[in-house]
Amino acid sequence: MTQLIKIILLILCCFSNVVFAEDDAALPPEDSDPPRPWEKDALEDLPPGEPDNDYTPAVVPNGRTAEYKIVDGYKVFHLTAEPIEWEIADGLKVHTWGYNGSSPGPLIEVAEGDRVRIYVTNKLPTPTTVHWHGVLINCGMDGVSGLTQPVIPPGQTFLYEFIFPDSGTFMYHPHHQTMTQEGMGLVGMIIVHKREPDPEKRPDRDFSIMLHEWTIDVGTARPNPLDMTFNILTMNGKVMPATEPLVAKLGDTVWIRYGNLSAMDHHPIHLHGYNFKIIGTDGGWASDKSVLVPETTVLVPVGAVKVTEFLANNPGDWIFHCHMTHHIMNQMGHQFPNMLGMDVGDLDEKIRQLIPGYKTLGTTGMHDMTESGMPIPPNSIPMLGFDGQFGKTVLGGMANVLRVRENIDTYEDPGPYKFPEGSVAAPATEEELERDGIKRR
Ligand SMILES: [Cu+2]
Repeated sequence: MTQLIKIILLILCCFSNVVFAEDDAALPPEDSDPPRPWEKDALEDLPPGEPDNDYTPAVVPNGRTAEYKIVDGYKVFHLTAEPIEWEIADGLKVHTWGYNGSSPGPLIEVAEGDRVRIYVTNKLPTPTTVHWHGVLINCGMDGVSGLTQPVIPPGQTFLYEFIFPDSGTFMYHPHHQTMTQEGMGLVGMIIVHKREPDPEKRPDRDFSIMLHEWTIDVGTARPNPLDMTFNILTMNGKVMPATEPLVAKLGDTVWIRYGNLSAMDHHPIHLHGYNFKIIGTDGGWASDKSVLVPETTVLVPVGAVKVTEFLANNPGDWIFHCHMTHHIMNQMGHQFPNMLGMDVGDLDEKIRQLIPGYKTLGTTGMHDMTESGMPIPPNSIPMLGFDGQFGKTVLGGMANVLRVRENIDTYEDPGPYKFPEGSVAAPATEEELERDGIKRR
């Protein structure tokens, strides 16, 4: 009899613990002062936010948004950390790690006040966790191995359950062996939209871009997180020319949200043709946009998000890129002798007798390397550059193009900009030189 009572008590205890645990995750303690960040949303119990009705979904160039289902008022997501094959550009595939088949992982897109259950399955050969960078949640969901939770062993699935209390832009990444796991590509963006029923008050175009950096030695397929030379600099896991252009209509209000989970480098991203305002970070939003200083370059520090806003009032093909010049090159070698300005005379001809097709490179900069025709190791993209309507360039890496167009019906890539006649820089004519008193040297 005593045994039976013990068993019944044990079952009751287990049951009440489960119920208590669920309540505890959703509700703050009574009389919490100051209120917990998620208290208002926990008490309000909003229905799950709906795309289009509550917010305009963001656009992820070269990427995608995470799928979810709704169960008992919760948005249920499933992330799988796993080995992947990832194409950084045509000619370079890497064997690395990602979430749900990609690096960065899919954008987690929700509305403020949404309750989520995020299942994380670990298919890596090593333990992991997931940290929800910038999201104000209770400490037990913070994803720091050892400090706030045990690791997720290979083969296991953990559940993270919390409320997204504030609209904003955040990120997710492992907080276990972070240097290795982020370096291998386990990174992702989170957008929590404000619930705004009036589409007029939302941005017309809302882009999400994750900045990242890798060391991938020429001819190899495995990123090396231990190395800090970083010869591959990506936007949403791609280098220019593989980055998918951003398209906006003339008159659109455009947001570009940049997150940076590079290992070591802050990236100053410069947009041509526009000035913009930095209206938000992973900490929140500017309370009064009118007092913000207009910028043309936004510095996105490691472990931070910057949200930029501008009015698309200047049609054209506008490049935006990291302004660290080594970050807009693809797989540039760093151990070459400096050949700039060197006159090699008939050296090439002599060496060609020994090595057919030989050409000394680098005497005039890097451009000649794009057209040298010299064989390169398989699976490598040294000097792969952008091929535009006016020619080939060495511009690659952390760069992309914003295409702003008049009279477009869709946001499909409209192709290269058709410049109005006479509006492109061109060789000066004799009449022009004479008109302005310029002497040819
Ligand atoms: Cu950079």
